[in-house]
Amino acid sequence: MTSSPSDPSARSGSPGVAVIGYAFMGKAHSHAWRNVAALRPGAPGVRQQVLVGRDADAVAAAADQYGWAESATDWHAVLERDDIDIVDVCVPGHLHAEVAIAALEAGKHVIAEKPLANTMAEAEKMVATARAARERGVHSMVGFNYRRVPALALARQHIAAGRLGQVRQVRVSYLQDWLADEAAPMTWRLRRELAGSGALGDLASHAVDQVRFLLGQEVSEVNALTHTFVPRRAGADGPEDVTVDDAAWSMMRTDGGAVVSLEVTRMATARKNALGIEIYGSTGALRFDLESLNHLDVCLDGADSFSRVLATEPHDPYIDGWWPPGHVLGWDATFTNQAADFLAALAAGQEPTPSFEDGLAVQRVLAAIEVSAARGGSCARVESGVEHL
Ligand code: SOE
Repeated sequence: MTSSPSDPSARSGSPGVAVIGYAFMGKAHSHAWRNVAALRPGAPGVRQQVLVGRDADAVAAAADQYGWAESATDWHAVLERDDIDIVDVCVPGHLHAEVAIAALEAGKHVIAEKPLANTMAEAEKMVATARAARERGVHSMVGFNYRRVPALALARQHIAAGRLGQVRQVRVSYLQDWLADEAAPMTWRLRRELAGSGALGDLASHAVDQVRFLLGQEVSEVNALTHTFVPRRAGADGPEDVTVDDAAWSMMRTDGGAVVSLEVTRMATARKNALGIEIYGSTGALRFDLESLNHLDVCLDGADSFSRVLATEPHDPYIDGWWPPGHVLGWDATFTNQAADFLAALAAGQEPTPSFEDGLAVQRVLAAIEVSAARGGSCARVESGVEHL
């Protein structure tokens, strides 16, 4: 059954939101919906209508804590409600396709957390559904929230303006250590049937999206390696096999002639949430570290070394609506900015970015990395095109 979008202006004017999932991402997205109207000039408020989860008592407590009007345990029933205009998918990856496709077909606008899906087949079906829904004015976005870091949006402006010249080399890493202790127990993120992959889908998805976002180029071929350092971990009923990668490495070429080195891991003792990006062009360079997300190191305009910029000026991307210069933003602000951009696109009747097609493009690079790794690191080409979907 496919429906046209429920029209929020037919009611109070504020779109009604449902978030499916109430763990880490459900909490981060709830925080964003609760604050978006205060932190983006002109952003419509939303009706924080319903938080959905399997455990009735736990999701009711979370709904109360996160500011939701109600909680529910049946996401299918939520899709039938005409007071819900937006469905925000914050569940583990194996459920992304089922929930997002059903929501789009029910006429709900959708945000899906990254990575778009656990498999290429799921991602392609999500894109096909999103393209059909778009024809009915129903829009979707994949939640690569780091596009909404002011310093990274500023980096993209510098590159697009040609201030680095020809981008030659990119070094992107995403280093965490929450699995470095081999006594850390099993979690859904370590089971392929639930997570799709390990650090690859969880962290390399962000890294690859940043390469596409910052350079405006596509990754065309990869040479890669993946590794699982701790193959078994304590589960609820005894030791279990870890069926995903702990870390991944890739050398990648882009269709714009750049060469990228990518490294992601959840085993890098002492590194907490270190998305690091270095971009070297013929006339300039940029450097960023998510653990200092308000700063951007720039070497531009003939300089021969980096200087540190605090990207919190009124003219910097996303700062309007937040705080005066120097009153730095936190990691959570990326989700608030993401929600604001999503609402602004809906209000303008435009497709939000990054689209499900962007999510599929990332998925294709991850798939090529897995193919190359399975071949001992030999080169794997990255698929392209969506017309056939
Ligand atoms: C865990 O690795 C995680 O929560 C990722 O899933 C998020 O996408 C990242 O932003 C922070 O770390």
